[in-house]
Amino acid sequence: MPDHEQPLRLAVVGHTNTGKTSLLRTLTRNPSFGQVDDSPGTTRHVEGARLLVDGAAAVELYDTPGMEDGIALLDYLDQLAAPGMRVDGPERIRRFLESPESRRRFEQEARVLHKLLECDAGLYVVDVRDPVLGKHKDELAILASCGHPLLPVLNFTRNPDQRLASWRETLGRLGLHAIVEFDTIAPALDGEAQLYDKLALLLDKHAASLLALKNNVARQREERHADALRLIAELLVDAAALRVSSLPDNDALQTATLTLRRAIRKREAACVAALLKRYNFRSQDFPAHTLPLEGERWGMDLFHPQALKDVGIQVGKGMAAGAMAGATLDAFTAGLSLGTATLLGAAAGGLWQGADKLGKRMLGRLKGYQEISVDDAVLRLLALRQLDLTEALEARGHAAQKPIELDIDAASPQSPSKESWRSGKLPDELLEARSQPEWSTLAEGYRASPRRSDIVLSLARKLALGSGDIAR
Ligand SMILES: Nc1nc2c(ncn2[C@@H]2O[C@H](COP(=O)(O)OP(=O)(O)OP(=O)(O)O)[C@@H](O)[C@H]2O)c(=O)[nH]1
Ligand SMILES: [Mg+2]
Repeated sequence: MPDHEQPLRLAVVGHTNTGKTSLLRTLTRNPSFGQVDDSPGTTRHVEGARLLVDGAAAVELYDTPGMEDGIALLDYLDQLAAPGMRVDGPERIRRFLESPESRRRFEQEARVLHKLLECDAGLYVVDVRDPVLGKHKDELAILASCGHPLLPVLNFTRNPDQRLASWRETLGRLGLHAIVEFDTIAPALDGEAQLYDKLALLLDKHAASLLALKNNVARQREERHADALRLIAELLVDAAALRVSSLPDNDALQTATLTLRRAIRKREAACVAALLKRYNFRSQDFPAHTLPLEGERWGMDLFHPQALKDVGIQVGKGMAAGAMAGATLDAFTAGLSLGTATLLGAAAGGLWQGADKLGKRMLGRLKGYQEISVDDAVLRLLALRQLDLTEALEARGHAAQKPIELDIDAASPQSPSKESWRSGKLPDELLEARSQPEWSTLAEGYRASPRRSDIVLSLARKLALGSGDIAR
């Protein structure tokens, strides 16, 4: 956008309670913009927000109060018209704005019209569940007389009771043929692109900056998606690599299992929080993850064998039930323990070079410690849940008020990628992470390494939604 160019100014107008403020929330990805409520007359004043491209404002959006009484206002405008004098639409509105009633009975409407006159165009938000009534036609006639392009934005389009056809017909009769469907709670993935394309047709002077905005929205979407997959890959590597050591008796293993579970749950919660933040949602948008996960609500418990089965994950024979559920005796420890006796014999025989050389972990093994790590099934569930959450966040408008609920039971249809996480071979990246305890940021001995970063990136690629076999 050239420096001298002013941002495009859009007034968001319409009947009261149609979702104007909601539209601003969704377009700005800001769930705290303004006030949204089920009752009409929520927005009382004009409030603005900006859409930026490369740090500069491309569009200024203005939320306005709802129009309530279009019929009475049109009557009043007719009264104001001096007999025998012809004035055009914008002039008529200007005269109204100078009249005393614009500060009294029609104060709300005056704020709307004042803003629309100042702006380049208006987005006329329609609740398509409403029958088309006289009040709508009159308010539209008044708004259209401001002399600026109006783009109708049809909201609540996902609702079964919608009256799309009659709204399209009414709008067409008023000369409004460019129309966009945009559900502010669950917008189509290309909803914003459609909106900016249609606006560019109506406002060719601003076509270049609208195109820049559209491309920017698409780029941001891709970047968010890539970041989300990286966050999930980080979680999986942290979980796969984590080992907790324990003495090989039952009580100690049980305590170690609790430690492991707690660490993994906390790590999953951190991933959820990071995803919510990356998509500009708040923790109350997904309250399930802040509740205690143990005990009765085993539907959300990562380590409950039933929770895994419900999602359709096969719980292998190796997965211990009961006290050690979700934890698995580390294969590396088990393999080494065969040689433990020999090594101990060597140490006693004076061949032992000291603990440092073999490291503390090895010393632990020599003393008969064992190590546990999370079961494969738990890694699968972690991946599936976070992929599902990402999908839900991508489909959610920032006006949505209902909390997110994940639907990942065995019966729900899944993308090939998710199906593969459920039952395919685990990716090699995770098998490698299992043998690198220092790759877990949860471990005391965590060390960043280029190999770990590569593994995270290639795992993130395998997580890409919609792609197939993860074991490739
Ligand atoms: N299901 C669904 N509900 C929506 C949608 N858009 C808005 N709502 C709800 O509709 C109600 C009104 O939304 P607002 O955004 O406050 O409407 P408004 O036009 O700004 O209302 P006023 O400021 O009072 O004129 C709220 O309860 C929203 O949550 C939508 O696309 N789908
Ligand atoms: Mg409002």
